[in-house]
Amino acid sequence: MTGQDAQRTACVLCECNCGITIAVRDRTLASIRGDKQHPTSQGYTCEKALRLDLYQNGPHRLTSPLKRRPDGGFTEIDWDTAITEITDRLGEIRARHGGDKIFFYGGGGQGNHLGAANAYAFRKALGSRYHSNALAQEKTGEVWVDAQLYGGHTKGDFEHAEVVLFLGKNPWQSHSFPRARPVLRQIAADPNRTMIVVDPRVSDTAAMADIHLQVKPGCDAWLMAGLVATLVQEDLVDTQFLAEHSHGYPEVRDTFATIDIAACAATCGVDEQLIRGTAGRIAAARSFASYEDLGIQHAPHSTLVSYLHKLLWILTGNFGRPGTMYLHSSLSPLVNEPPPVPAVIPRRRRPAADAVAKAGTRLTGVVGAALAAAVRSPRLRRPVEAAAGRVLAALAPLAARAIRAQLLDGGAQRRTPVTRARIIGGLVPCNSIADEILTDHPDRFRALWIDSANPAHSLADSARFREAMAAVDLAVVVDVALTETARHADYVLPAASQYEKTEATFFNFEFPRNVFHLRRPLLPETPGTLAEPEIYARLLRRMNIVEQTVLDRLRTAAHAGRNTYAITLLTTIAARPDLADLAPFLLHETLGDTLPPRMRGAAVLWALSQLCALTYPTAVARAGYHGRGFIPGNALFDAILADGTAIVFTEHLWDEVWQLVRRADRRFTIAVPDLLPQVAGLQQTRSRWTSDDYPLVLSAGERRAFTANTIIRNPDWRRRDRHGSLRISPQDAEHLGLADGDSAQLSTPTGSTRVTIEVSTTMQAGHIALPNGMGVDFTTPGDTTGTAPNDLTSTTWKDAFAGTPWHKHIPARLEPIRS
Ligand SMILES: Nc1nc2c(c(=O)[nH]1)N[C@H]1C(S)=C(S)[C@@H](COP(=O)(O)OP(=O)(O)OC[C@H]3O[C@@H](n4cnc5c(=O)[nH]c(N)nc54)[C@H](O)[C@@H]3O)O[C@H]1N2
Ligand SMILES: Nc1nc2c(c(=O)[nH]1)N[C@H]1C(S)=C(S)[C@@H](COP(=O)(O)OP(=O)(O)OC[C@H]3O[C@@H](n4cnc5c(=O)[nH]c(N)nc54)[C@H](O)[C@@H]3O)O[C@H]1N2
Ligand code: SF4
Ligand SMILES: [Mo]
Repeated sequence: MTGQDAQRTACVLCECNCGITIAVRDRTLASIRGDKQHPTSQGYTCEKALRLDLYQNGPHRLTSPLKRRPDGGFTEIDWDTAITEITDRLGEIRARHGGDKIFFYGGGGQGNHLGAANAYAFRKALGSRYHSNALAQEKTGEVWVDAQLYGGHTKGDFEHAEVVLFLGKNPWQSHSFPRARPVLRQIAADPNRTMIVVDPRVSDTAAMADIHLQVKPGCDAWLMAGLVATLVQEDLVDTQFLAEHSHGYPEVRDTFATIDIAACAATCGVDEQLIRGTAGRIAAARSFASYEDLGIQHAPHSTLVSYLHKLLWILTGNFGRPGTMYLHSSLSPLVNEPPPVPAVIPRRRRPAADAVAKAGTRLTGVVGAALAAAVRSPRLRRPVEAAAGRVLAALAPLAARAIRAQLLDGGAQRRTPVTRARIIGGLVPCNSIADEILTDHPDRFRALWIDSANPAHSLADSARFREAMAAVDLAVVVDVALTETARHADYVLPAASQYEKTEATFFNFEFPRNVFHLRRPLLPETPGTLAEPEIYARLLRRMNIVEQTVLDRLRTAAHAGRNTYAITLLTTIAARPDLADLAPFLLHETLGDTLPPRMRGAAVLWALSQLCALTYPTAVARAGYHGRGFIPGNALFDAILADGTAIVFTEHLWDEVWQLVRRADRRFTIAVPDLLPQVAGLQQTRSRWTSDDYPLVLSAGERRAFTANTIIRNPDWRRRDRHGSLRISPQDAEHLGLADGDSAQLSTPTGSTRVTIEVSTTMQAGHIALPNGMGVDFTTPGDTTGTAPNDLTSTTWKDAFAGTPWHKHIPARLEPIRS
């Protein structure tokens, strides 16, 4: 295979989305290589990407909509029947119980997000109000802490940092930043740089580290409190940074001044001198960057640990310089958050433009952006301002409420209807979903819509989630495969794969240059499948929600040119504010008409490009998209469409990072009243959940060399560790009389299953680990390989604050199977 017929795309197995080139031969992804022109991955891939054909092709692929029969089996039906029956049944549920009883889950995974735009319009058309996705079982605690501190998402510049910290994070296997392995190797090889890893086991990354803090599982709160207390008590704090850039240090100082570091050390199992020395190393560093992930986010006290983690880099002044932490621009925020205050809008117009931009993000992320962009163009200002005024009048009270909720408490005032769980970033906590259904409460969810996710496998307590699916009046799943979730649905809608449609993710967290990658379809859709934007468009068309005259007018305008289109869209929505929520659908149906065939799903990116150009005008201009009014947004959109690889959409200067702090005075708010008392009370806080019955701590879901959630179902993909063995320390193995390759019965209060043992010196006594992504079948239902981790977990073990699960901390018992 020559390189000439290779096409540019990206790997979809983890959120890094490394650029790759693929040569397609007879619908096979025949030859896969790293794309050297990709601006962030620069040719890098890991070994997992090379056999992506096992995702694209195989007996797992669905080729027809399916409808459940009363006997539990499925009947193939055609698309028109599926669309008609589903909209009718949703209409009945809405009429009887209200649209807010229709719950949406998913919409993204590791590689596909564009469908979520039309799904949003569909949700709104139904009157649905609650949704969630995998972020609400890992990142919402961190999202809440971020909202308290500075109101945005932070990441680290690991490539240039002198000292790096990985907290419950194993980037050698799980990546999460570009070119993770070469960057880790460079740090490890440089005697002047220091890698610190906090992990109970000797992970691949811990094995490379200069300092490994081998914490007891679940005891990170004490370790992190000890580190922060050392900074405070040994005068290692960057007081000048805090004075210039933050509020609230006195409260923080007073809390940590009384923390007993020796007692913290005893609880977390890390030597006190090592804690003090590590804090000293961080404080002495010219630059420091850190990453927290599932090791703490799936463990007890996770929201508190996120806070302590962030204090570590804030108190040492490691923000906003090369090699430190940063906030970043985004083409579209992943969770509901107000955009940063657009700095360059003339002061006189700032409040109005601000309110529109914020309301726009809140409502659609689309309309407000275009309006506010238009307000900045002298030529368009008058007519658009008149139209915008009417929209504003309708949006202002809503926007004000949204902004207040977001800024004051990260939106956490919203609660779920039945269990009153905190909704963070707009997402219902995953561990609460089944509880919101399995009840006779009148406000329980009555329908489940699931897209690009496998929650009957990925959420805590799979059996309970299956029960919830059975309890709702209607469950619909959109997927490429008949997954563990799909087989419990009433209808299954087969999606075109991520290489058969135009797609993108919004996991772009780089600074100072941020990138966006729109992938193009590499091969025609598998017959019988549809791309998600088209699926949602068909549902919305059937609901007959927008008059043909409106669509015709917009379509004509789209063919006349982008500016004409912009004005027509704005005036249409000004006259009909009820259409604002449907903007993604309008764009798909009308602007989509002017795009290359099979790129229609990208239409919504025009509005996001406009929003981006408005929000970060200087950085977008520096990236090469300048001009007035709609011009830079149009140019950015064209560039996204034109290039097969990722493009740089913002180029910031490091100083500008402060403009991304979502506070009027651009200062961090570091005293968090909900969490400081928890720090002060740590010595009285429970640190052990094991018992005589369940004496071991099970981490259910470790990232290994060949795991990728449940995206690849074919077990032949895994070259090693095919069955996903249970790793156990030599001490525990000896005590239980277990050896490599033995079978054992693993039990937790939720479930019991047979596992294969791997004795590993990487594990500490008392801690055992299973990989993620196992326990899925491939050709025959029930013929699974390995253990499904959530047969063993519980929805009740969760963070008290954010409701995120303790997948890494499950009390468990292991018994040899003698045969
Ligand atoms: N190969 C591979 N890569 C992936 C994925 C995949 O499925 N496979 N999935 C992607 C996704 S969705 C995510 S969210 C990321 C997750 O990426 P990571 O968070 O890095 O993945 P894990 O291996 O689940 O957990 C990291 C570490 O936490 C440690 N740990 C367990 N208990 C504790 C504890 O109590 N305290 C501390 N400090 N550490 C603990 C584990 O030993 C493990 O080494 O990976 C992404 N990348
Ligand atoms: N016990 C335990 N549970 C965990 C974890 C753990 O460590 N331990 N990790 C958690 C984490 S961090 C995450 S992110 C979640 C991940 O769990 P989920 O969010 O449920 O995601 P995936 O397993 O990645 O499932 C992705 C689904 O998308 C489907 N898919 C692939 N391509 C397409 C497409 O183009 N269109 C459509 N419609 N569908 C497609 C796949 O077939 C698959 O069913 O799991 C969580 N669950
Ligand atoms: S699995 Fe992740 S790190 Fe590996 S090639 Fe794919 S996107 Fe890159
Ligand atoms: Mo994840």
